[in-house]
Amino acid sequence: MNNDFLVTRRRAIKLGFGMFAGGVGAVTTSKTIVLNHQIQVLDNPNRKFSISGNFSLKERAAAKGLMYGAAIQYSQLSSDKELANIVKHECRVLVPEWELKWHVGKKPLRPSPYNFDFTRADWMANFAKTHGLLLRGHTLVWHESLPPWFKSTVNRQNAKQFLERHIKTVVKRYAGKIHSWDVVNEAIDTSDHRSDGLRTTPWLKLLGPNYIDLAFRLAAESDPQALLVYNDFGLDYDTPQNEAKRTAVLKLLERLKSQGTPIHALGIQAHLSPNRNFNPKKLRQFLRDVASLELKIMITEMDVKDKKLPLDIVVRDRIIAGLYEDYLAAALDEQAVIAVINWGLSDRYTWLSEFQPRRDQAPVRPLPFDTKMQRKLAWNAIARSFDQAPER
Ligand code: 9MR
Repeated sequence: MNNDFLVTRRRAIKLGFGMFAGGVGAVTTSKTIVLNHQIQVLDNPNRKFSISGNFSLKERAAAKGLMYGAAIQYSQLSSDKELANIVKHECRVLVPEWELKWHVGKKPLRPSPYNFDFTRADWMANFAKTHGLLLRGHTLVWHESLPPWFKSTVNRQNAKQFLERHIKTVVKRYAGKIHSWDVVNEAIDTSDHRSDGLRTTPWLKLLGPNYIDLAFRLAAESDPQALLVYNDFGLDYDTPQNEAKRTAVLKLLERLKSQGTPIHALGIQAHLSPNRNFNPKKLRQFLRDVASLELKIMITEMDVKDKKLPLDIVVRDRIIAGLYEDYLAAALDEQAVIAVINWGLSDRYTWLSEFQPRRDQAPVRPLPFDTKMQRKLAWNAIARSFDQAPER
């Protein structure tokens, strides 16, 4: 409880917590509402998010040697002109949110054990090429979004063959057209209590811990130019869980580097929550440690959850923007950070609407553009972070 502030009911109501609208971050008693310390600090009405100049995010990022981009789904990009326009205007990098995973949605990449359906992935690659965007591949090896046929088809005898065929086929197809690949995604889970910190995934069970090295080697062989990335979440906060995860990820990266695995960068997802304890020093130190392994760093899936924030949009948006700016100020201080990617671009389309809806059912607001495709304070916060970042 030492992280929490007690505030009066009047202040709480001013913040937009109705009797029933209080998020999980607020605990209601008869006289007081307990607000999380982080939220209290971020909710500063005097904080200014002013920007100068009329530049897009990609231009501001590029001025510092950085790349800005977003993850978008085919169905959204191909049907929504307003979205396509802001993607073209603001982004240097495009990440297909679904289309390069093994199986998501109705037209998956791997409809059967023997087939690939590149229709949607090709469309995304073509969009990127046509509009001068760099393409990022997400993701070759993950324990989620595996096809329904996977469990009954892939076994210890043929797993290596399946992994090899998948990586070679997909990576070769986009070789020379792709900036970077998330080769392995989310392979660490310290709550699985293995001494190497590895998550007990189907790939680990089928191939043992060396599946990670194997995947990187296959990717490097198939596209020697692409930047090969290990991507993970839960690395951002000053909590025992995040600390353990940072340590385990660092150990994995050290292991991979020392055995000569062709890995080039760490992807930090940065799905942020304003109610968690953020300590810029801890993040900076972690980024330094990663950089000292001669790895680049990409912020790969940034958004800010507002599930536990007050209902009032003015308050919510400034808390979200505050966290964007605080986090990016710390991250961009590290010269090894080369890119900032949002997981979505507009609140019109975000995984959080489905995965982390608000209790009061108000639409969530985690991204730099609102549902009307207007820039929000979060946009200003990202722009300011780029403007203030040291050049690299
Ligand atoms: O945003 C993605 C959502 O639409 C998909 O249903 C889900 C499963 O494929 O994946 C989400 O994206 C995840 C990403 O691939 C890896 N990091 C966490 C992201 C949010 O869950």
